Amino acid sequence: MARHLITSAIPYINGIKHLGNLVGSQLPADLYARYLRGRGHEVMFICATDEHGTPAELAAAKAGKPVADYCAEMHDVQAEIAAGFRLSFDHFGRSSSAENRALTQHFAKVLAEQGLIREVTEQQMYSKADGRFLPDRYIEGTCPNCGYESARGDQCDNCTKQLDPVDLIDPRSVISGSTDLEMRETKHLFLRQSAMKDRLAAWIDSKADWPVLTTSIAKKWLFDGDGLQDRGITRDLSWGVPAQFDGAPWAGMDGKVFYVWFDAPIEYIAATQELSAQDGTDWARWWRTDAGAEDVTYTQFMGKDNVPFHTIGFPATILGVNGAEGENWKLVDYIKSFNYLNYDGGQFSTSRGRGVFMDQALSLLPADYWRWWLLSHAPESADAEFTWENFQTSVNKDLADVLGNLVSRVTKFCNSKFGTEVPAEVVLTEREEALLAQFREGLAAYEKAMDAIQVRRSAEELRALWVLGNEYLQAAAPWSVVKTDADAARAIIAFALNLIRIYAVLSRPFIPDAAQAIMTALDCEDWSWPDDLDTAIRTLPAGHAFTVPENLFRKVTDDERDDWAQRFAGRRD
Ligand code: B3M
Ligand code: ZN
Repeated sequence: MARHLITSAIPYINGIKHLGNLVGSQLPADLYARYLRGRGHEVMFICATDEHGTPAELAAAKAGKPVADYCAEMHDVQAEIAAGFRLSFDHFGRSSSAENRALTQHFAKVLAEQGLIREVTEQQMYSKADGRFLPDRYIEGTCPNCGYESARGDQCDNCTKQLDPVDLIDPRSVISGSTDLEMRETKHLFLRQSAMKDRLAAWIDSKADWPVLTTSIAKKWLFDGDGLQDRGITRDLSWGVPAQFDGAPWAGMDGKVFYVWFDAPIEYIAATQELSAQDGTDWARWWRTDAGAEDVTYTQFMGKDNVPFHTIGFPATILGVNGAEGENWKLVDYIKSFNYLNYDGGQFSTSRGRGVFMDQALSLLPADYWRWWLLSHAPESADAEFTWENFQTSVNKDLADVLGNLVSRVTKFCNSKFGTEVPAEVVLTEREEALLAQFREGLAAYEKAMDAIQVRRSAEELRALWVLGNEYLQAAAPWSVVKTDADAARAIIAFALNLIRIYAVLSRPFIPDAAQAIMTALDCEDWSWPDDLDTAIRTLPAGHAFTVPENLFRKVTDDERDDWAQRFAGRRD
C-alpha cells in the first residue's frame, strides 16, 4: 500500500464552471483518486475554491455583494455541485482561509530571508476614471503576440501567453471601459525566479516521464526569449492575503496583497491544514518531507493554461523556501495536464455562457453520464470537442447497450428462471476459463492505463472488459441452454452475476453511482479489487440473494439531443 497525494487545480470562485473546466482537472483527478483507493492505497485528494484576486472582486461587484459574502456563498454552491458530480475530495478548501493566509505569509517571509524577494518600483496603469490602480485582470486589450482583442492583462486566453498589462495594445479599464489610463509609480515585491533558473531547469530535466504537454510549456518559460523572468507577487488590491510578515507590513506595502497566483497553489497545503483543523488529520505527513511525506507520491491535475504556474511559479516558491533550515516541503512528483475541450464547433465560454455548465448538466442527466463521456473523451493528446451526437452515441452505446444491458439481462433472466438468488456455485468450464484468460489480459491493460493516468485509454480498456462480458453471455446463451440443461444455465448465470460484481468494482472510478447501484442490487459490500480473478469470480456464493436493479442507464433520445443542442448554443440565462 502506497500513499498518494492528489490535487486538482482549484477553480476560481467567480461562478459555476463548465464541462471543459471539469474535465481539465477535477474530474480526472477524481478518477485517479478513486482508482488508487480502489486498489487499496492511502489517498489524500485535495481541491478548493480560488477566492482571491480580481476575478473574485469583479464577480462580487457584479453580484452587488461584499466580496467575502460572495465567496462564502459561491464556495457552498461549488461544493454542492462537486458533490453532485461525486467528486470525492478529502477536503474542498477555501484559499481565503486563515490557514492559507498564515502559510502564504510564512512562505513569503522565508523567501525574503533567503534573499529571493526584491522590491521593485514600477510604473503601473492607473485609471483616473476609476480612481485606482488597475491590476492585471482589470485591464483588457489586444494581445501583442496573436492579435486577440480581448486579452487580459495577465494572460491571453487565445494563445495562452503570459502577459503584463503594459504589453497590451490599446488597453482599457474593465471596470469603467475607460481608456484614460496613465502610468503611475507603485512598489511591488518580486520573486527572484531568475536566480532559481538552474535549479528549476534541473528539476524539470529530472522528470523524463512527464507528459510532453507539461514539460514543453515549462521549457518554453525557462528558455524562450530572455529566459525566466522574476515575477511580481503583490498587487494593488484590498481582497487577498495582505503582503505582511508576522503582522508587520513591508515598508510601503500597505494596502497591497499577494498576487492570487502566489497564494492559490499554497492553498493545496493549507487546505490539508484546514482538514486537519476539522478532524485532526496529520497534514504534515502529506506535505513535510521531514514528517513522512518523502514516501508520498504527489500528482497534480490541471488544464494547460495552468501549467506555467505549477512548473515554474509554485516550484520556485517551494524550492526557494526549502533552502531555509527546517523548511522541508513536498514538491510535486507528476503533473498531468490537459488540452481544452471545445463545445460544438467553438469554445466553451463562461463570459458568453456558451456550452454546458456543471449545474445545468446535472439538471439534464445524472453525473455518471457526464463522467463517462467526459473521461472517455478527455482532451489529452489534443483538444477535444463535445457534440451532442457524440454524447448521445457514447451514452447509448457504451452505458446503456453494453454495461446496462448486460446487468439487466443477467439479473432479469435469473429472476425469471431461478429466482433472486445466485443459482449455483461458480464452476469454470472451458468457456469460462477462456473468458477469464482474456479478462485477465484486459484487466492488466486497464490497470496499466490507469496507473499511467491515460484517461481515454483507461475508458477504452474498461469498455473492452464490458464487451467481453456481453460476448460471453451471447455465446453462452443461457436462455437456450436452459431449455435442455437447467444446471448448465444456472452455472452460466452464477458466473455472470459474479462478473457483474467485478464490473462494479472496476467501473467505480468512472461511474460511481452505477457501480453502487449494482452493488446494492447484489447486496454486496465487497469492493476489493480483483487482484486474483479466480477468487473474485467466486465472491457471491450459491444462494446469495439479490434484487433486480432498475435499468442502470436510460438512452438519450433524438428529441432530447436536438432540444439540448439548441438550448445550450447561446446565452446562459
Ligand atoms: N484558479 C485557474 C483555473 O481555475 C486557477 C487555478 C489555480 S490552481 C492553484 O483554471
Ligand atoms: Zn494572444
